[in-house]
Amino acid sequence: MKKTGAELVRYALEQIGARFAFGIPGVHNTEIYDQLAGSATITPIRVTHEGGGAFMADAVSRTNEFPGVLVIVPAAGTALAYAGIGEAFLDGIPLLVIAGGIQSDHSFRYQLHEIDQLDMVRAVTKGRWRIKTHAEIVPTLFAAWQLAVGGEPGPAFVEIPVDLQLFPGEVDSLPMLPQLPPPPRPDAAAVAAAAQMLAAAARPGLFLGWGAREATAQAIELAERLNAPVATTLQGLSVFPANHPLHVGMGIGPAAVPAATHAFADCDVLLAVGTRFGEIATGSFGLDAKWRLIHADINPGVFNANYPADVTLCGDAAETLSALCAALPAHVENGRDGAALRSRIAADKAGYLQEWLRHDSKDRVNPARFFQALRAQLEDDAYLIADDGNHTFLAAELFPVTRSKHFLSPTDFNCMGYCVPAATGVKLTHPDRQVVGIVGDGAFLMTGLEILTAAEHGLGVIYYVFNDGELAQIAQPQQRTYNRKACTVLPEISIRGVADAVGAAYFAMPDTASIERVVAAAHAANRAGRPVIVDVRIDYSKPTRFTQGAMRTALGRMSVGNKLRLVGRAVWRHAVAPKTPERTP
Ligand SMILES: Cc1ncc(C[n+]2csc(CCOP(=O)(O)OP(=O)(O)O)c2C)c(N)n1
Ligand SMILES: [Mg+2]
Repeated sequence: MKKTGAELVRYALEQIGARFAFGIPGVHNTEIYDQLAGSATITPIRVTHEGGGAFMADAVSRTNEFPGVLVIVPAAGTALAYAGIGEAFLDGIPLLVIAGGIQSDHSFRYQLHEIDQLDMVRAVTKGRWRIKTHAEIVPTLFAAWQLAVGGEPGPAFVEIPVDLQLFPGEVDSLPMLPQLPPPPRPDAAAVAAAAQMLAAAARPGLFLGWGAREATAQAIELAERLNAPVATTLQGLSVFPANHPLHVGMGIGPAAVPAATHAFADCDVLLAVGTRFGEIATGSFGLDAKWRLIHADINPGVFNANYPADVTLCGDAAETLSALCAALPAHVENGRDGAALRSRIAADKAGYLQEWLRHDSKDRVNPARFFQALRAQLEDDAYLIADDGNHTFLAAELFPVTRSKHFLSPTDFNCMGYCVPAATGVKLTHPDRQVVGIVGDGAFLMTGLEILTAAEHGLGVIYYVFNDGELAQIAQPQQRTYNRKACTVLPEISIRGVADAVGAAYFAMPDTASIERVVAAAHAANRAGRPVIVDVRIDYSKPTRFTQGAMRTALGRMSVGNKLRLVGRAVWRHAVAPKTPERTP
């Protein structure tokens, strides 16, 4: 039979179960857009910037069973989408990226958008294909999808020359979507060894990352049977419910919240599931590994990279935790006083919250009161999407998340600009759920205009802009080390002006006293399906545990000479050197 390449792309995406495709049309992909516009199951979404499109596709993948898809023009579109592809790559999120390719039916050189884009995306993709014939299109898209969702997920990139899209070519048949292989199970002997180690432990603990996102029920069972506290990484914040009495919060080392630091201080066996012990997850590699480690992950490449493991379990997280539960004795007697553990966790959590509530935010918005009011006015199944900055760690420490995959953050690529488009992508696929973005003013400047896309589609996302006039996560340490903030003080911007420009409702939250009233008004306005921007005059004067702990660890790792140099310069700058005026626009 004869089919155009674009018809084959549409067929493959429909089989894969894609529901949206994000990007911007250009001469190298209009045929695909035209096909998708005629699909009953896929909606193409034109974005304002391919980077926003990539973050939307990433958020679709993070919160759904079907993958996020990009349809972009060669080179230029790929370049602008790169940040989102990179975020998906380092955070282990499946993406199917379809880029147009230059014409392959003539031999002129210096074509529009001509560049080796497969080379360009090599560092941020699991696999790359350049299509040469019509017959390759469907099998290649299926293979790309399988690669993207299999093992540790990630982006797969397929380039399809524009001439193949436009013109019909011969294909034998339309292949059926292959079945995904069953999730890999860990080795039985390793499971037995790990179960024995856990059963014999006096004070076991669980540390869960995003890789455990489908294993919440199993993690709860295991934690309860072991009387073990459960901490999460930043990216994995949602995988264990914050209202469970064994949940301690983010981190396990010096950069962790107090409930976690205390509960893990004397941990003797740590079961880590679905985390690579990366820089953010460990507060700059600050864990004091006094425990013996059982490390479970689907990607064997992460084992022994940063923290040596006594037992490694390679497989799907839910399968692994089920197998561990099955291998444990019916009653684990580790002698731990479960009631005392639970009440210490509750007291530590309450104490930390009180410390924040007591903090005098003066005439600005107290972060703990804000997150408390927000939580109280949101449903359990609301989604919270953070960006990257000081606000991320405030959200992680102060907002309790109770459903897996309902908190998103750009973690290991750590790319600012994620929140606005990602929240839009979540709302597109979960229109009946409340979707809230927490975004710093600096990150808002990067992708804020993408709210236009939310407005166009009647998506009532609420974007809370933490407006402190600075790139705080960088400006605050600059202030401490250099006693000045080079290039991190932001110019005045009218957030109201942005809201007007994109057709969003606008609310100002000037101080702590206004929090509850403004949250209620914003949520009421949003029910009409209109995006809402809330301009939050946030108080950043109190640092998070994460920032303090990670900085202390990073400093502690330096040689004595380097430490003296940095500390000496800071003392000099603060005490002696005349303050250089900041160059603010
Ligand atoms: C694309 C990109 N550029 C720069 C950075 C470095 N960076 C990390 S956090 C941060 C500050 C973000 O400022 P803002 O969005 O205002 O958030 P705040 O820290 O003030 O909450 C910067 C510049 C980054 N992570 N990503
Ligand atoms: Mg800021």
